[in-house]
Amino acid sequence: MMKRYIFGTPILDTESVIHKPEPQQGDIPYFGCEKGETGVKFQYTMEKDKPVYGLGENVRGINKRGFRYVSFCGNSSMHTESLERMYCAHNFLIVDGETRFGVFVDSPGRVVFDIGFVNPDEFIITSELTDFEFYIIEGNSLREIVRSFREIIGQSYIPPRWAFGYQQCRWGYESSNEIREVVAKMKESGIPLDSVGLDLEYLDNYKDFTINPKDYADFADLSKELKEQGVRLVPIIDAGVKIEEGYNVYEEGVEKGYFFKDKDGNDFVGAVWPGRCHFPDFLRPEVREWFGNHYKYLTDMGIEGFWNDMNEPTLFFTERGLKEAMSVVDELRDSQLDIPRRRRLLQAVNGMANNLKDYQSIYHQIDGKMVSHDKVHNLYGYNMTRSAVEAVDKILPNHRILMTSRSSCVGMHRYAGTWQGDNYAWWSHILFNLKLMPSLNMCGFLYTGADLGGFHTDTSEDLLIRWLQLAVFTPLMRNHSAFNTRRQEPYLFQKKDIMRDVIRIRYMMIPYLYGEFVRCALESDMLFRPLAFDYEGDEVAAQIEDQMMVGDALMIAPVYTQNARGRYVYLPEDMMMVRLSSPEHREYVQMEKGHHYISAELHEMIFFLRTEKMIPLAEPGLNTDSMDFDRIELLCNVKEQGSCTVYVDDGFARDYENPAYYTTIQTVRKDGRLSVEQNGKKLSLVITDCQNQKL
Ligand code: MIG
Repeated sequence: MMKRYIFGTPILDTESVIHKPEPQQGDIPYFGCEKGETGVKFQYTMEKDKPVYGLGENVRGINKRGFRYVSFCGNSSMHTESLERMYCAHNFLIVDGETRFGVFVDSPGRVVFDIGFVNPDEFIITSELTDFEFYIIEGNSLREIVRSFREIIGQSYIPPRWAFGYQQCRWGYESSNEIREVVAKMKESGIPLDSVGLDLEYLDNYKDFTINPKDYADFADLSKELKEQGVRLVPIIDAGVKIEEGYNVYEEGVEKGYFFKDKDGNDFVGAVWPGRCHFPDFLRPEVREWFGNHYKYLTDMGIEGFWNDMNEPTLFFTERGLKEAMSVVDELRDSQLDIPRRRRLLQAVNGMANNLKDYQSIYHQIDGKMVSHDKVHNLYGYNMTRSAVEAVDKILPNHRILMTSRSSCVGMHRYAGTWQGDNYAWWSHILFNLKLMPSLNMCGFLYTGADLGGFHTDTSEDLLIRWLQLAVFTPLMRNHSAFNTRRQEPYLFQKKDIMRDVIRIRYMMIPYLYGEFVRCALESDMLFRPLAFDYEGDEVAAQIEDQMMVGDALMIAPVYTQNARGRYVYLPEDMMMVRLSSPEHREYVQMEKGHHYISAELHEMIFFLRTEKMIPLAEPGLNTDSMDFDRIELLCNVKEQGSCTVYVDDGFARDYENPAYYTTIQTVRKDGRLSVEQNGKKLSLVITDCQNQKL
């Protein structure tokens, strides 16, 4: 079922896979394989029209066929279809067809996946490194292949329950008083809120593990005060460490030799937000321990969540690039800037950032050897985040924390979630957000979501509302935007009541989402599944990329088109449509398998409950701390009988399998009425029988 092949002698164990089967000898099944000077090439002829799924965070659709994708963690601030790569390297795919198998390229270097791009039927994988591991995963269904893969890469990160609450963030909250104001206005408007993200402003001149002494001087008080109101602060941490005499992190790192080096063995210099920086060599365990322990500075002030940014790592410029660009500038200064010269100028300046030449000139110390960064590039963000989690888990042993990272590769899913980077206030990015969910889930990244409302460019009210309606279901539900855009806190809009009700719907759904999340993590399942994964053999379902199964009981079909007042939906089986404009205003319509046009005004959202399924709901509060998760409304679409499991822990516990957290509920229809039996932890239950609701 699972075959592992080792090519050459890998530089290191990526620790993407932690339960490794014995390696195989001999030829790889399915693929032709060619070893060359510039890497190893695998070739497979795909069956006509059959889909290929996977690649985690990358561009385009759920079915990846028809394009070329690259795994080399990048930082492009414009997510277009042509991009080829994003911030992550998630090298797992499933090739579907009569012959069906999964493939995972366990390489820390650059890998290219040409999936019917150059030649429509050819699937060609090129690994730039000749030393790496390669897996073939077989199974009877798409879901089984995913499960087998997930079992070898280990259990997905589970955040605390409060991380399922709504998060407000913005690059540009200038002071602690501005944070207080945001929290107060959310409360005044009755909009639930569990956390506020802190971007670069809280730092003293962009230095990690410092506090802006002027505008955030009362940081510790702020943190305490807000937590008493059920709101947690989530500060950002960047990968680059500012070069500055007297700055403890810089001085320790230099003294201990913990930063990655240039070819001469000097600490490598690259610029990010603070200007010139050094970068921790996160591939070394002692460096991870050292950097991770610095998070204590913030946990000591009550912080329980972080987001790790710029860890591809992003390099704005290096001395080399700067010199080169400046010399081009000098050379062209007085010239007639005709098109070729203008192009050279722009290339020299724009090419300063994230330049391959620079990545090739960085050296890591691995088992006493110097290894150039480009060969292990994809492991950097992963190990930065691992550094944080390993340390914080020791500092706060009884606490799950919120941790997300922008860059990652497979393996980091055990430590943290991801946010999907710098998107735009574009309708197409709502759909892209949806499409990323199942691909990321395949690779173990369950806790993920996009910047709601769009990071770049001005959002609009209707776009934010529709995006929030999708995000009711994404585990990470965070509104975030860049400093130079229109503010997008929900209370600023005319239709803030709609936004409030959408967010309240999310809070109502938390028992279902959180319970299903924990189940999917423990059972190596996907929370978000394309219809093809549940309705194999249904040719229509196989084509659909804008509807999704969420957990065991639901299908979602978000509206993501400007001015739309509804949408077409395909039902792969009979389902109950739930149309709601608030937790209290719901409508249930029994619908048959097939195609339907379903109206959904801006203030309405829809989801579908499968037949013989039930979902647990809670009464929404202003934050998760203040909610009673032992009081459950069970929304039942049961004709004869159904069963479900409700998971209720304290929101922090790590003993997920403890029976004390589980209630199994059986419902049976007798004489038209539902009878209910609970086993396990006793919950106070209210039954909503949507089969018997009068419209
Ligand atoms: O170069 O910290 O993706 O969420 O607001 C931009 C500023 C750096 C990128 C992150 C974004 C964050 C921003 N950061």
